[in-house]
Amino acid sequence: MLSDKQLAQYHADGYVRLGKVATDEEFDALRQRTDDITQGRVQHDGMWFQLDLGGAEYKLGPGGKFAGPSDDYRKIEGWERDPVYLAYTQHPVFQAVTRQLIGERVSAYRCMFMNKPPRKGTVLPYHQDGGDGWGLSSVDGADYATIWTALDPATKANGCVEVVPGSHTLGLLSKRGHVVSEEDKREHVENHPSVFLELDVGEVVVLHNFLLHRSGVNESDIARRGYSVCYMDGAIHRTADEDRKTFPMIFGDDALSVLDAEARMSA
Ligand SMILES: O=C(O)CCC(=O)C(=O)O
Repeated sequence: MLSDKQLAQYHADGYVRLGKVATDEEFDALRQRTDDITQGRVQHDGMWFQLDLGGAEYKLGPGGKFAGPSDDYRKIEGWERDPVYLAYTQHPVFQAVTRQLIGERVSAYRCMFMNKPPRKGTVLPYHQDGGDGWGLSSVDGADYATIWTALDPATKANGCVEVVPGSHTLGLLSKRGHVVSEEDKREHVENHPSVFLELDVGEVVVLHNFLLHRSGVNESDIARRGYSVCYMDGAIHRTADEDRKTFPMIFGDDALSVLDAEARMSA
């Protein structure tokens, strides 16, 4: 769990480094499974794939089903369906941290892979995670936390995440779009020192959802893959759903089970 010092940093800066939480063996299995999924050797119903279009313009392709073996997926969601990834998502360290920051019953808004392929990678402009686009029953930001793990070394050259420390205290700047407006950028980004979250393979960082963050294109020959889970209070539901559907449960009595996920794979 977070020490008092780490907790103070999270509250002051909106992010805190956790270091590595998985053993080398666990991490190799995670990277192997990443390749198995991007290359189509392992498939799970309901995962969502989006190919990278590349470029310094924020232009995204359509998302949908698996589109064939590729190292060029930009974003893939639904990793909680995979037993290796679910086990990592339910790591005891993440349980302790989310218990501190959120509570006992914790769901995941999304379990997501984000990639900047070598010499490609679409720019992701400054944004906050939340707002009407997320369509959630709670938007106060206190009951969310994103945990981001580097699957490759994340560096300034290959498009690591860049943040404006302390910007989470601004709250949600716009309830509408999640990309920060030009006006807010002038006021809250320009002339505010940013930090590039360079991470070694396996290193983990916890981000407050309202922290202003972005990532650039990949100007190197090394892929920049990351695994990002937005943990939140298990009671949060989609506002659009009449039946108040909640999200996949990660921690708590009704949490997803790795054994069930394994059984589904061998069925
Ligand atoms: O991985 C990235 O480049 C951005 C990730 C992000 O915005 C997130 O995890 O919320």
